[in-house]
Amino acid sequence: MPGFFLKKIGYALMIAAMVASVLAGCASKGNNQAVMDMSKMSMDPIKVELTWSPAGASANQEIIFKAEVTQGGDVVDDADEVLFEIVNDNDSSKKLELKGELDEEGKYTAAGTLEEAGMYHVTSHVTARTQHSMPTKPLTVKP
Ligand SMILES: [Cu+2]
Repeated sequence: MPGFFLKKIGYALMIAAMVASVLAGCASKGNNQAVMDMSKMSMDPIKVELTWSPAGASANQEIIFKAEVTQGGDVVDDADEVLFEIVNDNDSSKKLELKGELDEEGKYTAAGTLEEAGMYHVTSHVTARTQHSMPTKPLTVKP
């Protein structure tokens, strides 16, 4: 039936639009993978635990940013992309973009150094299991 066929197309377009809007909401410039792997489709939302060390960072000190990604309590070690974005609160041109790499513990980490003291916001953009999560936390860098 043509009506059924059109419904299917409408549904596919709706999903495509949803994926596009999720990707557009992200500042990431990497190769966004919009291909959907149905075997990894799950209704459970991905959870991203964003941390860094040392917690009280100073200027010109190396900071290790970490994102622990889980879904339904299980570690997600096949994320398509993890990107840490650290932006100065007063001057958004002062920013770092770091690609997270998977470590032995199943966490995504990246090392970076901020040259100037001040208030920053750290966002971890995580694309995994057809979902996107981007928690943000404030970071104060001491002189
Ligand atoms: Cu994002």
